[in-house]
Amino acid sequence: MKPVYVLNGPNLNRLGKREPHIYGTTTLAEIEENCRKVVGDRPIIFRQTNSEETLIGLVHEAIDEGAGIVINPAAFTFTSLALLDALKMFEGPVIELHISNIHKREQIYHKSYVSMRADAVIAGLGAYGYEAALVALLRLVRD
Ligand code: CA2
Repeated sequence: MKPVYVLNGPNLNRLGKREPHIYGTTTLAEIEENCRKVVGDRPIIFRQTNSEETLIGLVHEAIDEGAGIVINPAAFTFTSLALLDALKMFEGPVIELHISNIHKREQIYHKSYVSMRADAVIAGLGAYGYEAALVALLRLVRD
């Protein structure tokens, strides 16, 4: 069974420690634990990186080995055509995930490049968004 990939971009390793009014108090380690419970027997690769190069490398790995991708690209959402190009090479389902509702925030957070490839976008459900995204992804990879 191919793994699902859960990829996290810059600064998300600091979750739970800063700006709890926007991002909540759940840490990324706790989110990973919850994601592992959701997928059951399906293998899961859960990663966070502050580097655009590494994030793109992980998408390439998913292109070769992954069944589906949940990605919270953080700030690269709004800046990285290279990330968009890499995601376009992936043939399985891609779900873009944001903890906060980016559309409720300042205008700089409104235009997502990644949305031009994503099959679905989840934003504003807090840390639970990861679980919701994985439930949906598992359904998409089974179909
Ligand atoms: O809501 C999300 O998940 C975001 O992708 C988070 C990004 C932000 O640039 C997007 O607009 C929305 C920023 C992540 C910053 O990480 C922090 C982690 C802990 C505390 C504060 C910021």
